Amino acid sequence: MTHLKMATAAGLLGTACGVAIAFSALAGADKVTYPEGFDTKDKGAMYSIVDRHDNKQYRELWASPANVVDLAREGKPIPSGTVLTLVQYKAQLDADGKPVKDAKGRFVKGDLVAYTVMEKRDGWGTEYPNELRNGEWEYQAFGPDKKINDKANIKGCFECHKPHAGQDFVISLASLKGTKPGEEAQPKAGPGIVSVADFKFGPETVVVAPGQQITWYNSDGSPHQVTITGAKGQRTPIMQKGQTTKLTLADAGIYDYICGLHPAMKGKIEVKS
Ligand code: HEC
Ligand SMILES: [Cu+2]
Repeated sequence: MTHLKMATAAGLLGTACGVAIAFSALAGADKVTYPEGFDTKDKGAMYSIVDRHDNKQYRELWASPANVVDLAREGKPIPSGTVLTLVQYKAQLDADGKPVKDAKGRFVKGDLVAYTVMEKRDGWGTEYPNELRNGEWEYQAFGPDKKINDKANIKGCFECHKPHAGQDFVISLASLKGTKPGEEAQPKAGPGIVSVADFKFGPETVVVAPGQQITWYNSDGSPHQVTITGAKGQRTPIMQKGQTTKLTLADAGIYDYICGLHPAMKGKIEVKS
């Protein structure tokens, strides 16, 4: 279906149904077609592999054209025409349902699940309201058959990537730039210390006094970000492997938090005087 047809159909329905109006704003996803050849040497470069412990997936991250990786490494902005493709596979599981690991301790690629794509072009994105717009990026999801998955929640792509506006909405930008992992030693358990490993916060509840600093140590290959849920919605900077991130809360109370990148990761901070 072309962009125009989609917009017209939604417009007609829109007179009867408010939801359809909101949906027509995302017809722009149709501009993104399956990026044929993104995984060939001429057209693309794989810049990262992510083991997702939270949803037991093995993921490959590709950039096309391949020189986008060189540009990012030189500190240049991501150019118009860039296509980033995240290929999702099931991780192979053992008899207990745990991901099988290779000699390096990494997940092993299983069945192909989906391709999610973001593409940036000059002039794209102007039709979106500011609270949704991701610069000039559009998003699209494709099934293993390379056809558009019309059940995908495209608005969700915009919402989840939006807080990363400071890095041009590319969550894996550090990998694209080839930033070296940090070298912070593994923490000893102690007051105000939380370790992040295998997509879990440990301890799950950290107890501190008001004004006492809390420090998270990330030993996962994936980046994480502490995000307090609820009214204030405080977020720490993203921590790469081997990096720490810190937070201090002045007021007593119980604060639930999640990882801003992997919302299924949950923890609690108890501030008591
Ligand atoms: C729950 C939050 C969330 C949602 C929803 C989401 N993403 Fe992402 N996306 C991520 C995270 C986190 C990464 C970094 C890689 C990883 O950990 O898997 C990522 C990475 C990507 C990448 C690789 C480039 C980058 O930004 O790092 C693409 C492409 C992408 N997502 C496309 C999509 C598309 C298309 C949708 C909607 C169908 C979508 N995403 C929805 C969280 C999300
Ligand atoms: Cu995380």
